[in-house]
Amino acid sequence: MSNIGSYEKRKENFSWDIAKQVLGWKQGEVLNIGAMCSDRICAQGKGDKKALIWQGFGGKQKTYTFNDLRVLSSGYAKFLQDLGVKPGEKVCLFMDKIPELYISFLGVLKMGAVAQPLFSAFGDESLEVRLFSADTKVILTTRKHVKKVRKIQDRLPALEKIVVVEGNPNKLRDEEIFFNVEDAPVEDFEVYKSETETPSVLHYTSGTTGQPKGAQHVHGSVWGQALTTSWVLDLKDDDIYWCTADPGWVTGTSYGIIGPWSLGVTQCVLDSGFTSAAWYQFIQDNKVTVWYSAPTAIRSLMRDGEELVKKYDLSSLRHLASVGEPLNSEAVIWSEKVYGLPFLDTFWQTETGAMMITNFPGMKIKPGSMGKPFPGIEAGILDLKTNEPVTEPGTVGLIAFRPGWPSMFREYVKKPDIYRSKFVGASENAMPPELRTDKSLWYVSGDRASFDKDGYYWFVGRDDDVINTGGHLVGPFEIESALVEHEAIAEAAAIGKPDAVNMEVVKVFVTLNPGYEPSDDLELNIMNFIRKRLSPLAMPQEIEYTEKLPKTRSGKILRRYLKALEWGEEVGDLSTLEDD
Ligand code: 6R9
Repeated sequence: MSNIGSYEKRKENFSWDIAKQVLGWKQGEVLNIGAMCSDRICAQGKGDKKALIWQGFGGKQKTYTFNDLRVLSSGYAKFLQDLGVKPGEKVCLFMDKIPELYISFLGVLKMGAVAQPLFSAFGDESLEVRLFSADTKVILTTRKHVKKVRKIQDRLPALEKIVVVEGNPNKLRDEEIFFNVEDAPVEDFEVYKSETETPSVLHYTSGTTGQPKGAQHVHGSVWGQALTTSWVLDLKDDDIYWCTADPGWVTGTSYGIIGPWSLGVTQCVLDSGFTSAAWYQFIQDNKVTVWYSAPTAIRSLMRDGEELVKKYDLSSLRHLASVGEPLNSEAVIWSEKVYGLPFLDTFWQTETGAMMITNFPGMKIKPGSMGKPFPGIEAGILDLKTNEPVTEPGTVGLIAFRPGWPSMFREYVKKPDIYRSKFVGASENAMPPELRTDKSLWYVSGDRASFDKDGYYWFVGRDDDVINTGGHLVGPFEIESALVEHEAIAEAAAIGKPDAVNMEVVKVFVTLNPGYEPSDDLELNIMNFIRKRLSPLAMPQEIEYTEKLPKTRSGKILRRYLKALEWGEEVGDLSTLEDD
């Protein structure tokens, strides 16, 4: 189903069941995302349609039909079953954006296990924290990345199998299994009969305190993902869609796998480093029609200018959307000027599983605004002091949503108290099922915004210390914990520092242990230490040495103070800052 009318009309007649109509879903069919993205599309007669057009480094290309997705994902499903993986167990996918990643994702879901995609750029420490927290049973990785798994496997008691699915099978260790799915397609696989509440995908996201939290999603999320894909990304049967996100990030699964494929739409993946020229070439070569990207990429494209755009034929493009960070009005105006199309902003989170505040075709666009709550989503702005919903347009408060949308996360793995704390109005002992359905509660996002008199939402900033660098959330705690493991460092604080392209980059303040002096070598050494342990994104772009870090009375580092100084903002009365 395509555009059915105005925002108001859609809101008026809204029911999540419309997603079922959009998918042609009939009562009694198995609700399994893996099968819905492959077997079901083939059953609709689209087996020979292209599902994935993939391009890697050096222009290497591969194409897969929906039938290929079906038999190859079943190949992974059967292999995992034979390996002894049980429904509900976690299978980590740790690879570059190669076809194996997308296809094994469907395979894991088809046999009822939980898919846990992680960025291949993660270093061993980032990987360890997430695998340990999830009790991950099996990791699917590649020859290129297996080394990082080797480093930490002894510290992961739940990890039973390490499977290498791509690369040279030689020189693997005895306990490592090599599996090439191309040699083992499966025609008939009995798909696991998952239901709405069956766990599906596990994504880790960073907070201010503590290690990253695992946000657990369920198969029933597909209604939200499919409907937003249809209405907001406006995907239609003959589109060629490109989502630039890595499936290690929720955008790369909700809208880089589940949304488009559940609708049987062809999508492209480019697995090579970013250059504006390479991106334009990719759009031209594949005649991309719908493009979903992020502000950091858009700013990089802007920096490379309009002349470059003119060298390519981008006339296939008909719709552009963005997520991950504030999309400044300049970027919207620029894209309209050079591509003839504005990027439409969408706001959502790992926890929400699907878009929450959106701009979509047929709606009036206000450049710089995130748009309006998607039909079926009840959003509000909560007063910063009282937590009551504000009524006055322009009042800045916390973005909040009434629980109950289909793709909402169901828990933070092993962290029920933190999960509960995300719901304003929840009683002390409230459990996840009621938190999910109780319409008197508000789920609070951790972001600040206001709405205007027309109901459009305007982003203000995060309400916590999480660093958003290039659309990726990095937890200051993770960086600080890793920094103090460095022999030279006594104490550390990490904050986001303004950056023209990435919005923020990591800056750290450190105090040194006796016997160490600041030097260029030390600086490089600390940067590399973090890059290798955590990821290139978490690597500090600036290190400031200090004698002492500002602290609260209870001894917690006052990141907000450091951040205010860095951003040239009012530091405020320090005595009023809470000991949080
Ligand atoms: C999908 C995703 C969520 C956080 C979110 C907010 C920021 C996302 C935004 C935006 C301004 C937008 N964010 N979309 N900020 N305008 N359109 O990004 O998930 O990685 O969990 O990040 O990203 O701060 O709370 P996730």
